[in-house]
This record gives sequence, structure tokens and C-alpha cells, in this order.
Amino acid sequence: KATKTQPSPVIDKAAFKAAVIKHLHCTLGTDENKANNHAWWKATCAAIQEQVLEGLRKTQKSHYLNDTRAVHYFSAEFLMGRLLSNNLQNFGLFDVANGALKELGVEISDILEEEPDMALGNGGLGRLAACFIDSLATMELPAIGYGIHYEHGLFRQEIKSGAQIERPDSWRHYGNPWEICRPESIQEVSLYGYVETKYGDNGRVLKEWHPGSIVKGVPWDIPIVGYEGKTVNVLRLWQSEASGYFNWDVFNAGGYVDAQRENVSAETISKVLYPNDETEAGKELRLIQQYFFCSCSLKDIIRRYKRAHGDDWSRFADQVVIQLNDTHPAISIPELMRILVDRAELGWDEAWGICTKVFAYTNHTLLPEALEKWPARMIEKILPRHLEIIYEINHRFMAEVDKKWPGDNAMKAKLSIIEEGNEKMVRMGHLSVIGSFAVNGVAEMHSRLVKSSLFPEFDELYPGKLTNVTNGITPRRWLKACNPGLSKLIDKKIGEDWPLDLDKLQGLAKFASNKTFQKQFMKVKLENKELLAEEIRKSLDIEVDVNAIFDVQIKRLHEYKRQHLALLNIMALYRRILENPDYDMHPRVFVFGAKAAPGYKLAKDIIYAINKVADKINNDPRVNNKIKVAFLPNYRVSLAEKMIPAADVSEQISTAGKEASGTGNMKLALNGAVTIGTLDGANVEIAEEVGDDNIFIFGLTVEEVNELKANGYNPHDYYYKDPEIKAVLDWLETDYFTPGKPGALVSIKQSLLDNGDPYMVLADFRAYSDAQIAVDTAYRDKERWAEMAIINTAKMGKFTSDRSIRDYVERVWKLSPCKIES
Ligand code: 26Q
Repeated sequence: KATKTQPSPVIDKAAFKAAVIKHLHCTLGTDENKANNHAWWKATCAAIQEQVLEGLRKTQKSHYLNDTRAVHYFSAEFLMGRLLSNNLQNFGLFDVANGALKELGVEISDILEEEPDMALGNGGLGRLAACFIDSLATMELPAIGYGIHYEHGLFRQEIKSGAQIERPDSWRHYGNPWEICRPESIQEVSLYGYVETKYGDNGRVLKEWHPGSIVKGVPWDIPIVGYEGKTVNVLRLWQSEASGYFNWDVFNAGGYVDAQRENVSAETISKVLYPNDETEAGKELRLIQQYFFCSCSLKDIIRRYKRAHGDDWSRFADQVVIQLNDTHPAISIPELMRILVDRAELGWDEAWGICTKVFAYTNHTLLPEALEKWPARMIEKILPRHLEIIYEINHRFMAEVDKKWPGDNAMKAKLSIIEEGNEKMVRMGHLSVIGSFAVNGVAEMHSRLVKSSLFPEFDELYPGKLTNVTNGITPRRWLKACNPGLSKLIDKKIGEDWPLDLDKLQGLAKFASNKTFQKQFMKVKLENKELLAEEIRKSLDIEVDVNAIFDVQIKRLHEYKRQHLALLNIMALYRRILENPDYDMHPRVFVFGAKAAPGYKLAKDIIYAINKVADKINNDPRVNNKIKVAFLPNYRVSLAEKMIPAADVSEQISTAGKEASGTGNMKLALNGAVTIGTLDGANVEIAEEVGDDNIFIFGLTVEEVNELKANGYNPHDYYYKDPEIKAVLDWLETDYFTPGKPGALVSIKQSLLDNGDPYMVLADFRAYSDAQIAVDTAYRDKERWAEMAIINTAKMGKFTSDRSIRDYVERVWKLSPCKIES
């Protein structure tokens, strides 16, 4: 393990101040008198970037000289958030910069707010990639992140009259101080066209792809600074550009002009991130995006490999491991086969041997609608040679299946990469399992379900290939940087080495029942709640009581995550108060943050309903401030950093079996929030760590969900049996929350009754509502609650992303750290 000290600053306050002023003058062409916060922010970034680039150069040199094996993390999304505070922390320069800026009359908190989030991801999967590259750099592991340089990240959410409006996100509009363009490493990517079959000497069949168009991939590097600043790895993001080069061969292909008309323009490819978290869109541009960044990245890797090893492919799999973040980069598998077979002219078996030692695949979902499938016809049009290769992979795989299950055609149909039917589809999950040497789920329970229900036959066919790596989060961002109050308290109590060895937090457990420490811990929580209260006031003009329970649900909006279950409970509480003004409850503030996919009607209706119910409750004097509801718009990494430290209660209430892992659950518990949740995803492991007394588990288990489904779940039973459920659902049909617009919220009731309540909201309602009463009771015992909160922080050691990376390194990647020579 790394040394256990705070990073020691590489430069002092005077030097930092001088660097900021130099950049104000020489980089930004302004001066101390004219500079606004934006200019100060940029100058500060430039000052720290000097250190970053120094570290980057040393790292790249060390990796090159040591000819290190490296992991290449392929991900369509990297949800980085802001980088300034992180980079300062990791160089141990936060206090230095704070002091320097103070002397210049600038508040560091103000300039940190100037940085736009790098929101190049939808949610959990993208943020996981960001936490992983932080841990990789911190643990001094040779690693590169590869992805797409989207011009527009995830849309900015505005709320107009309660409804979500999407606005473009232009994160680079005024320049990004971190990224470095590398025109010397531009790659070309082929698309469309046709395949010519030729016969070489010795009768070998040669395939030549004559592309219809070629686009350029321009790499932008974002340096990734490890804690203590020793290793600086890179995140390489590809931007598409027109190449000006056109393959005229294509005119030999019939029907070309027709096909050409539908072609996307080169610049469009990296224009915008698809916002469809957890649903398969099947859009041509999305497939082109995936192929574009995979092809650029593979060529980049091969160029680097050849520089050291020439044309000797025998060591490729020793030097290169590629982790596929879900199936989004799965087209890499046939692309590497194409390069090896068609370009390097390796035999199929040799090429396949290399491929299946290079790729590993992480599955993030069991939801059928999220499993990627592409029409074979679409692949054929865009990547004609790749479709042939996929068929060849499948042909050989079918022979394997026949060996294991002779004559079993049903089994072949089930396992085939190709789904037959009206329209032939390519199953990217099957391709990924077959083309990888390791496949992992993201939490114990999820991985068990991957084995038992998603890919049981693959588990039989390839024993040991399917495994688990429980997700994690970087404690540098999600405690040290976002919660300075708690971090300093922890430093004082148990020392400063926990950011690199999160199990050290265990040391807090023995103070959990210590009254003085409880007071200190809850004082920090209160201060964080005051900051969030201020944010809520500024953003929504809602006054909240900081002595209320801050109950936080932050995640993408999806039926399976069941924000509407929380909403029904809020309505039930409201109704109880209206029926009994003395209804006994501790004041509570329900805080939400969630974006809905723009085309996901019901998800948007739920956002609208939360806002409409909020309007009514927040302004109803009969509620007497016992309940407030605050939906904070535009949930994103930088907002999460303000919400998480202020949370008392963490809502993790997905239908059991649907949330692969969850990572927000870990961030909230780490910051001393107590979870109310189902036995789903990583909640199960959080419960194991904190113990049953320090978490509120409720609701159906996976087994019970399946049993209820099998026996014919009927939500109407709950509607008629439970008068409160009936009253609350009927309420949605009136115009009580939407004056003059009766029925505006009815789609939620319809989905829960007429549409069969696919996520069993009604089945879990009573258990949830009772668990919330238990939370209320527990909170009123101040000492007991403080103890629970402290235990939650103390027991989160397992969920550092350093542990996840350690698991990947040992079980999958087989990497060694590389010391950086100074
Ligand atoms: C698919 C097709 C077209 C366009 C977009 C997409 C798409 C994009 C993003 C599909 C899925 C995603 C993201 C999925 C995701 O974030 N999954 C979450 O991954 C986390 C990290 O493992 C888990 O903790 C969550 O449980 C899981 O939901």
C-alpha cells in the first residue's frame, strides 16, 4: 500500500501566487484589477496545470522506459465533474492555493464554482469510470481511459412550471483549461462501403473493406492526477472531424448514392451524448459513435505497442488489457479481429487467441430493455466487414455449443450472438461474453444474478469466466474534497491516512457512542445542512429547517428506482397531517435530484408530479413546516457534492433485483447518511458492513419479487385492501395538486394499476411507509442517531474504488504498479 501521509505541497504560497498572476497576465491577457472570477479560475487552473503536465511527462516516460503492461478502460462515458478542487487536493495544494488567492482578494469557493462540470456521462456507469481512473492513478497503475470527446455532455435540466426542459450543455464553450489536443496522434476511421473478397497465394481468402467514407479522430488528453500527485495518467477522448479524404472506390458498389444520402456527417459523430440511460435506442449514430471511439482507441494502442515491439504480435496480450465498460464498446472485439486477420494477416485462431486474452467485460444491468442489440442490417451497412466477422465468431461458437449440448438447437438459438426473428439482431452481451476472458457484475447480488439468470449457460460453458467486482467510489472526491468539515474531524480523530486506506475509518467506530464525538460529528452535519439549505433557498426560494431530517434521493429518474414510491409516501404523510393536525412526526425535508431521459414520458411525469406535490405541500400552512419537498434542478456531480454531505437519510428503494449496484448509496453512507433501502445491489453489502441496526431495510426480496410475479401480481389487491394507497392514488386523479388541470398526474396511477405496476411499488408501499416511521422514531433519539451515522461512515472502507481496482488487478488485469522517476 502507498505511504500514508497527506500529499506534501510541491510549491509554496508565494510561488503559487506568482504562477497565478503570471497566467493572469501571460495566458489570459488581463490583470488583477480587471480579472473576474472566471479569469481567476482559469489562471488558477493554469497554475496547477504546470504541475500536472510535469507529472504527466514523468509518468509517460516511466511507463515507456519500463514497457509496462497497462489497462485500457474503454467507456462511452466519463462523468468527471469538476477537476480544479480535485487536482489541488491531490497535489496537496488546496490550502496553499486558498491562502494565495486570499492574499489576492479572491475567495477560492467562488472560483471553484466557475468551473463547468464535465458531464460526459449519464449516471452511475459514467461516474464509476471517473472514480476508477482516479484510483488507477492514485495506485500508480499504468492505465488509459478511452472515450468520446462529446461537444455537448448530458443536457442541462431546467424546470418550467414543474416540468423538465432540456437545454444543451456546452461545457467547453469558454475553453477547457485541462485538455490538451494531440494532432500528432490523429487516427482515421472507416465507415460504410463494401467488402471485396480476394484470393492470395496459397489459396488464402483475403477480405478487403473498401470504405464509403473516412473520418478523422482527434485525441484530446485530460491528465488524471493521482492522490499525492505522483502518477498522472490520461483520459484520451476522441473528437470526430471530416477527413477531406474520400474513397472513390465506393462508386463501384451498387446503390451507393442512395446509402450515402443517409450518412451522418463526420462532425456529428462526437456532437452529443445520448441521454438514454438504461434503454437501448438502436440509433445508427449511436453505433457509429461506439465504433468511432473503439477504432481510434485500438489503433492508438496498436501504434504504441508497435513502437516497442514492431510486428511481433506474440506479446500483445501481455502488454494490453482492455476493459469494456458495458457492451457500449463491444464492437472493439470484431474490430481487433479485423485488424489482426485482414491487416496483420494473422490466422483466425491466432487472432482469436489474442483477442480473448485482451478483452474483459463489465455488465451493469439485467434489465432486458437495456441489453444492447443492433439490427444486423444496420451493422452491415455501417461496418460490412465487421458483420462478416461477427458471423464467423458465431459460427465457431455454435460448434462449441454443439460439442457441449449435441443437437440441442434450442440451446443454439438461445446462446447465439444472432437473435433470429422478423429482423436479425446482434446481441452485444453475448458477443462480449464470448470475446472476453473475464466477465464481471458490479455487486455480489448482481453478479450472482448474472450467473443464475442472465448468462447461466455461459457460466456452464466457461467455468470461472463470470465473476464479481463490487463497485466503489473515490473517497478523495466523495469525502475529502466534498466534505472538508467531516474530513478535518476524521483527520483529528484517527489521522490523515484514510483517503488511501479507507478501512482506517473503522477507527471511528469506537467513538460512535462517545457523546463528545457525537456532538462534533452532528455539528459538522448541521453545518453541511445549513449550506444545502442556502442552496435550496437560492435555487428554489424554499425555506427549510436545518433541524428537520434531510432525506435525499439522488439518481437518474427511472421507474425501477421508484422515486414515485417516495412520492406516494410523501402524499400519505401529507394526508395524515391534514386528517390529524397533531400527527406526530419529526419535520422532514425531502430533497430530490434526478434527470429523466427526454423521451421517457412516465419519468418526466414523475418529475412533474414531485414538483406539483411540492408546490402544494410547501405552501400549505396546515402542514406547519413538518414536510418540505425540494426538487433541485439539474442534478449533476457538482450538485451531488453539495447534497451528499448534508444528507441524514439516503433513499435506495429500487425493486429488488433491478439496481445492479448503485454507487450513490455508498457516497451517502460514507458521509454519515443512514440508508432506507431494499435488499438490492450493493445495499446488501452496505447492510452487511454496517449491521442490521444501522440501516433500514424493507420490502420484498428478489425471491419474493419473483414469487409474487409467478403467482400473478395484481396491484389492484393492494389498492382495494389498503385505504391509504387507494386514497393517495385517487388523489392523483383530482386537480388538487394541479389546480384547473384534473388528470394531469393520472399517468402515474395508470402505470401502477392499469399497467400492472411493473416495479411493484404498491406491493412495497406499506413496508416502506412503516420503515419511514421507524426512521422518524430513530432520528428523535439524537444520540442513537448520531451513533448510527458515525457507524455508517466508519464501516464504508470496503467501498473505496481503490478496493474495486485492487480486485480488478488481482482477478482480471494482473497489473503491477509503476514507480514514477522524478
Ligand atoms: C444505451 C443505448 C443508447 C444510448 C444510451 C445507452 C445507455 C447509456 C448509459 C445505457 C446505459 C447507460 C448507463 C447505465 C448505468 O449507469 N448503469 C448503472 O451502472 C452503475 C455502475 O455500475 C450501477 O451502480 C447502477 O446500478 C447501474 O444502473
